[in-house]
Amino acid sequence: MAEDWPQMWKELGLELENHDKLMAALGPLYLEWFAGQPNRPEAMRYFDFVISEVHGLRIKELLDHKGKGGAVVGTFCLFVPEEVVVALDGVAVGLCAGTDFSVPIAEAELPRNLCPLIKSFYGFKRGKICPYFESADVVVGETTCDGKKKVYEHLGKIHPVYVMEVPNKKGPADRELWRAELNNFVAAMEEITGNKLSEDNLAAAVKKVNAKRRALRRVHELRWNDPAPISGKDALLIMQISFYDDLERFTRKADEVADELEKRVAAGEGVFPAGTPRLMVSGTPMAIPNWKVHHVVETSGAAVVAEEMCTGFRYYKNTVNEDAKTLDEMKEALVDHYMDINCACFTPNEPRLDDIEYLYKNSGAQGIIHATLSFCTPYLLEQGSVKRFAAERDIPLVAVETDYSEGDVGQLKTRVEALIEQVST
Ligand code: BJ8
Repeated sequence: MAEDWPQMWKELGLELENHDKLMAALGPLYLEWFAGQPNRPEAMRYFDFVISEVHGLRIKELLDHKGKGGAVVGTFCLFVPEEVVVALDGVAVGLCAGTDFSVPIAEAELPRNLCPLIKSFYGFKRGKICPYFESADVVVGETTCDGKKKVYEHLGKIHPVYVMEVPNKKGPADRELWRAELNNFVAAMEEITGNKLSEDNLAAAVKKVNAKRRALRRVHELRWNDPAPISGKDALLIMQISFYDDLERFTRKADEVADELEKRVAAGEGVFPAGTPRLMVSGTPMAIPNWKVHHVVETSGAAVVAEEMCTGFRYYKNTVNEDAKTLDEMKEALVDHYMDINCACFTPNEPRLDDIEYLYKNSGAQGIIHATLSFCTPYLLEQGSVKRFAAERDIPLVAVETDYSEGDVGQLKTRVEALIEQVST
């Protein structure tokens, strides 16, 4: 270790004993689940390095940024307009929320029958085990689902929190509300960063974030080839890392992966043999280090070739219009972009089915896994419409409800294997 990370963690106020236990559990899991994959693209080495330094070098970069007067803004949702944060010289980081490790710490205060993503992030803060949380000047929450909305009240007692109101519908009045919320967010971020939003800095930020979304789309769509040139697990990992790595460096590295994948496709090279059964996953986001469903699929003889989720298509589907000229036009382009995210927190949310259909048809998937985190009411309720949608089209589908524990892996595997058998006959 080149630097004294434990000293850095101590200065951040982390509970070192718990933090060490977390790192000791994650390291071997990563090696077992990722390093052992056959024929991984060479360019994945960068992402292995990022993971090896996930609580080290990247945290140092964030602290250096703060040392120069920059702000770090923590987020948990696609609705937080990262373009505004970037324009104001802030760094937006998606905070850790994908492990069972921090859940018991949250359950000491929160109800047990609550979404694991929410319990995971709250436990990270309550237990002081996430250096990203401790580096964040502010956490930007949103009024998407009831669980998150109410837990931000708890979080606000132990960390600076700013909450954006996300409408539940997509009519003219809802757009109006979101437009006002965007303006309020700009004002709050200007105060936190001490910088002023301008046409120049916003245009530059939109270009940078768009480039990231395009790079992710390239990587993810190259999986539509058979044989798939990259595993679903690695594609998911790249997606997860996109939420906290340095924006421009990440984009370069993701494009390098895409360049390599294009060569593989041209040479007919893949990570699984041609003809391997292909599945897509749709549902709640998979925050790092939640790799369970993908791991189960890809160790059961199939490949994951698309994700209709926020750690997937919902993030990179659209870019923000770069033709807007005035600041007002640019902000309107942001309103358009964010109101086009098809999250189950909206009613109705029919366009999500169009997204599923688009991905299913184009990715060459032969079946769908609808994966929902336990107690996620919005996505559990939309499961019914997704099932109907699939049944009407004779698309094989299994719906699973899961959490971050290892307890249901056997059951998950049985259901995934049954789906693989169905699509293989
Ligand atoms: S835009 S999907 S990231 S709200 S926390 S809704 S799993 S009960 S994360 Fe989400 Fe934004 Fe929508 Fe995407 Fe369910 Fe859990 Fe709520 Fe969750």
